[in-house]
Amino acid sequence: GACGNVEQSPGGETSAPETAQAQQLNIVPFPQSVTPAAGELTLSKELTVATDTNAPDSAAALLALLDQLDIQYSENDNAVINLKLDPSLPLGEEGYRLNIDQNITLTAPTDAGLFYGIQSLKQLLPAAAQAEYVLPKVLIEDQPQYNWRGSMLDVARNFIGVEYLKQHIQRMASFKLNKLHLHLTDDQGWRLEIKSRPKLTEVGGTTSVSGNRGGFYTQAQMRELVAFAARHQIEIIPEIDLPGHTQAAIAAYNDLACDDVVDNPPQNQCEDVVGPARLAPYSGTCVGFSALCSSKKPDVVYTFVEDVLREVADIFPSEYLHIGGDEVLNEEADAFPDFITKVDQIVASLDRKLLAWEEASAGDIRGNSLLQFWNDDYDIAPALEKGIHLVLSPCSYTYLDHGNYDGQPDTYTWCAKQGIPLERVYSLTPESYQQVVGVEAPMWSEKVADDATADNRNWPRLAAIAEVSWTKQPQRNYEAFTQRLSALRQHLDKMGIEYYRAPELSWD
Ligand code: TNX
Repeated sequence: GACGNVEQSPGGETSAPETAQAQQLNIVPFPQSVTPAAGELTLSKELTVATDTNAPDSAAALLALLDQLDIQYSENDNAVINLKLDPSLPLGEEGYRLNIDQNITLTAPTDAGLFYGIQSLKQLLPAAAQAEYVLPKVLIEDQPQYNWRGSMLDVARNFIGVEYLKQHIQRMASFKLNKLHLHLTDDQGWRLEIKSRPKLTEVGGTTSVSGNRGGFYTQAQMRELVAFAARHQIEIIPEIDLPGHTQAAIAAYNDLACDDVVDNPPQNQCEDVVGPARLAPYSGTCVGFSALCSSKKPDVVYTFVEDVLREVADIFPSEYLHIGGDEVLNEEADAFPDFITKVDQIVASLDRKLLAWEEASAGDIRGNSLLQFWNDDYDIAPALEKGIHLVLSPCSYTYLDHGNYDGQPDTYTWCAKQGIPLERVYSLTPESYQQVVGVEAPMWSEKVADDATADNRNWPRLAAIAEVSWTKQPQRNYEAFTQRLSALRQHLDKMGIEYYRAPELSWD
């Protein structure tokens, strides 16, 4: 049939699944190995569970799932559903083994692995309560191909509230995505409270593109969000975009700009930011006009950067700090490489590794840095020679501010004239790049002014990003993916996702 995902048995002949259900396991991203067995397991609405006290996040996820399905449970050692840490399983940091037989045995080396096993189990069950639940007997052994499976939200151009971020984290987790990159600052807004520089949010927190949603997060809100995300096995990667994309900071602290900035000749690209506008809040959509004046005011600028990044590092425990580094197209362009080199040293002094957009390869950055590759034709080879690894965000596959279809209103087309349909996202082959840690899909928000639009741009395309970054190539098949994802519609509805109804998913 159309389901090409069931593994061949070692003998070479196709293993014969007993039921249609066993053949079509509607799991996204598809697991590495699926071995169907004969028969089914029926779960009643009252059962026993055994969780592992050393794995609290997966235990919480299981109990939430049972609650959602109206299943009563009691703890028992020899239970119907067993979760157990087993450090000896060779499944990496995020893998799991889910055996559905006379009962359900889920084992994994880590809490994260068990958590992902629960996500798979959840997709095998209906989204809403029923009288009983019938599962196919199957052995699933699974682990991701890449450990960077990311979504980026641009909360700077248009603010996105904490409630949406929490929903987004839950939705990401259900598709085993594990990095949430927050683009916290840009020309049109500064969204993170910085206690040593209060005007950043007093001034920069109020603005946005076209006067749409403004706002900012307090440090307390972000600390809580970091903990919430961690319970969903998601790391939040904060980005402070430097030295360009900084008009919101410059409008708050004019001293960060070069003293002669208002006298500089008009930027031929950004006619709406000339003269006094170069020190004022900005709500247009031009890029590349702003920069901190590191060439002439190193003391002011590096003290600012250090103060900001120290507070950021204190809030976000992530291994990497994203320092932006994209699109400095103004008079500070010559100072850019040296700026990046110095900021990497600041990041090192905070005991963190550097992550930046690909242009930061111009600086002398440490070999353990990551670069986010976004222009399909950027010459990244010199960075690779230094040992640097890549987060893949090639714009013609992953830029979710581009349309779901050709001509979709309120979308960009600069990187892909016909938009980026689901199939195009799915066709990204990370295996064809070198030194890759994974994939991330940015949703820039110049044209995304509300939650419903954010949902429409992110979903279902983030499900394709999840499968491209989790599932190995021989297991990936677009036709099978669309069938599995189609079948998960109620699960997306249950999460309240206002997804784009991609025609190939028959969700009309
Ligand atoms: C390029 S990609 C940008 C963003 C814009 C985006 C719009 C990158 C590093 N910079 O500033 O929002 O295009 O698609």
